[in-house]
Amino acid sequence: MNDCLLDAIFADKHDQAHLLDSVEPKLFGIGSESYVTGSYDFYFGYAVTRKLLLCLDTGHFHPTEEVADKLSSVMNYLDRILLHVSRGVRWDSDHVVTLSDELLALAEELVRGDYLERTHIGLDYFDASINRVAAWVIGTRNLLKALLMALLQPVGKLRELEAGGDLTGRLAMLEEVKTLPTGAVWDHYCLSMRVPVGQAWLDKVRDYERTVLSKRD
Ligand SMILES: [Mn+2]
Repeated sequence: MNDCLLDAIFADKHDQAHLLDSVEPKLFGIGSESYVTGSYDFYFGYAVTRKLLLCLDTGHFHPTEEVADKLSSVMNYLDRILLHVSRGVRWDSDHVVTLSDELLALAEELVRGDYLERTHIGLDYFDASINRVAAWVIGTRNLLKALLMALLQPVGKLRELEAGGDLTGRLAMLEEVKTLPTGAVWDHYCLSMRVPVGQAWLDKVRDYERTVLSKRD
């Protein structure tokens, strides 16, 4: 690819200790929106050839296409990736992250593939129908919960069962882990981080809303 304007944009090199450049694709179809800068196919190739980070936005794909499914492939060709974790709503994106099967699958892939050290995670939502601070807290806590749930799973044992061909045992264990007492570990984690346990954080947000936000124009 010659004379690409993107190359001019990325011509200035920055210290990677302070800035990591990434490119973020979006579902593309001719006429899909007034303007889609780059498709997944385009930016994947661009990121690999220019040694940039590929940013995968969980709200930028077809509703049946999940970012979790892509990690084990793209990580073969990219040193690092950026995830923009948001919640897609049909063709819209950037809603507050909920603790969904999709989010858990993403966390599980990061843990099981040992990709955490090579992954940067960004959260950003602009759902204007709810309190902004609460949106931030809910989404952030949900991502942390998903990572905790994935980290608590007996990955080594699952791998052992799979390598030994015991797929029955693997399925049995995968189902058992779904009802392990993750909540108690989460509460302990919040306590150890000196942040509110359970929904106690909401009182603080409401207080902030009442004493600070309400005074703004
Ligand atoms: Mn994004």
